[in-house]
Amino acid sequence: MATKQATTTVAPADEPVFDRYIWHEYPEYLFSFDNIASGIEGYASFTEDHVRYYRETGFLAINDFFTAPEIASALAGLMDLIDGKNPDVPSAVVQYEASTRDCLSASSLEARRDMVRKLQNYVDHEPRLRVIADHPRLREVVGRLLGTTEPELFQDQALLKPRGIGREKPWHQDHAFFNLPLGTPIIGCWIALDEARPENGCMHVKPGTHKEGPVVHFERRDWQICDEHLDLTRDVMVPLKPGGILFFNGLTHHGTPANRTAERRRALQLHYIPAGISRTSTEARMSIFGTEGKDVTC
Ligand SMILES: O=C(O)CCC(=O)C(=O)O
Repeated sequence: MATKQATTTVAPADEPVFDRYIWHEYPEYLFSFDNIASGIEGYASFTEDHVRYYRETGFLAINDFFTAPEIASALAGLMDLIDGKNPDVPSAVVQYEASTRDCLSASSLEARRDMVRKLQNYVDHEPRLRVIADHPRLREVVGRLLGTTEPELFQDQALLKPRGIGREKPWHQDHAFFNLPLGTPIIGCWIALDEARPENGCMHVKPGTHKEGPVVHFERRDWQICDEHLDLTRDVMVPLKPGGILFFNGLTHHGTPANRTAERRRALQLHYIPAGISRTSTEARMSIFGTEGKDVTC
């Protein structure tokens, strides 16, 4: 069974790691392009009203949260990781789109940058990315939205959805990938490094779904909510300029369409939980999010 925590395998330093899912076409109607959520203007305008909004809707976007130099520095750090500038970084940190399996090794360093799907567990290897995860502004807002004075970084990823070949990320709940007790407050922070637009695969969320509990996930085009179980009427897009951030609850249904454009759509995704939460097992997680013993079909 697929799990986010097991999507990469440890490989020797010289062996690239590929996404376990290949590009699949999917019905276009699974994503609606009718409704747009606009973010609030900057950290300075964040108030308790926005905390209430987040609790009610399960998401909140803030524009211009990071400065252009902060974003440029994070991108430079990411590119150095992809280029293999630090030989001590395990190859499993960088994961390529499955469709590049046959052409990656013959590609130039520059071309390879546009074949990466994901990076993960990079903060301990790249200080320019650690700076983002530890940013006081970020930690303050995360703490207020989570309702804790001590947020703990649970997972760090970069999601690059490469131009032309970046596959869809089907609708899902992030908690379905995390071995954490149900009820754990989880917050995802999705930070745009390029402009994320409807056309190149910006985030889509379904407001209020975080209040409806966990839903069963199926292994289909990914570890995902069944297409037939989706409420197609509640989709809201969250386009962001570079430096904008989307905060979303670990139970909020969300996903992104494929990037069929010639534009990059690179983002960082960081998850935080209150410090001191113990981990559960994959079995415990699957008893909630998996299908076994439940009368469900897809
Ligand atoms: O950046 C994206 O395409 C969204 C990915 C996502 O939702 C996830 O990996 O949990």
